[in-house]
Amino acid sequence: MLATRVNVGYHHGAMNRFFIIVLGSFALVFAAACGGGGQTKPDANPGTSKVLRGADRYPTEGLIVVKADLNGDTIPDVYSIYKEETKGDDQPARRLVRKEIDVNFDGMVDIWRHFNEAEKLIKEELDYNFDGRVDALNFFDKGKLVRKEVDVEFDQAADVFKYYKDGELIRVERDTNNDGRVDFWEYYERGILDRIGRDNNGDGRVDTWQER
Ligand SMILES: [Ca+2]
Ligand SMILES: [Ca+2]
Ligand SMILES: [Ca+2]
Ligand SMILES: [Ca+2]
Repeated sequence: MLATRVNVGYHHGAMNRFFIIVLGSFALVFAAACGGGGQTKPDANPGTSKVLRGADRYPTEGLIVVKADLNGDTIPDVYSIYKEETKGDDQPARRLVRKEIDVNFDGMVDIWRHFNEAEKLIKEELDYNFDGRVDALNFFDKGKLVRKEVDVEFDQAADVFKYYKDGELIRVERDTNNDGRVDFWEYYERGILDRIGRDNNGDGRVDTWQER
């Protein structure tokens, strides 16, 4: 089935830059994941027709879905989901509630971005290995990144937690032995690694500190 191609007036240069940035950050996480022993699942049925999963992870009933095809293969890659609202006697206005992006053009969405009532980004869900399951969450406050949760070996349990203040990394926590409890801490001062804490006996508390 061919999807309708909709021109939403994207500036191609800007959009290309956006995709380069997104793909670049994907590549970094892949490198980190592979270093940690993670494996990327191969496509189960390469070449067979795929189920197109666009705006169907979240309900779109009563919402307006605008589709855009960025690579010209007639399959949408960006879904912008709007809510139509009327305030007072004003004409109804569209408010962006979600953006869904297919980064690798396989017809399946890999990034879900959620926006608040002021159309500010509040949460991002990312599928790094393109298997349809979310592997990382980014949380934002007033448009700034405050926390990242990443499942580096794709077992559906987050193992790396990154905390940010004013957009700067201040702390990293890791569950290195996969028991669901943080056992490794990195503290940063002005963006530079200051000290590392390790839990050696599994009680969730730091036993040894290493100054940098
Ligand atoms: Ca496309
Ligand atoms: Ca995809
Ligand atoms: Ca995934
Ligand atoms: Ca994990």
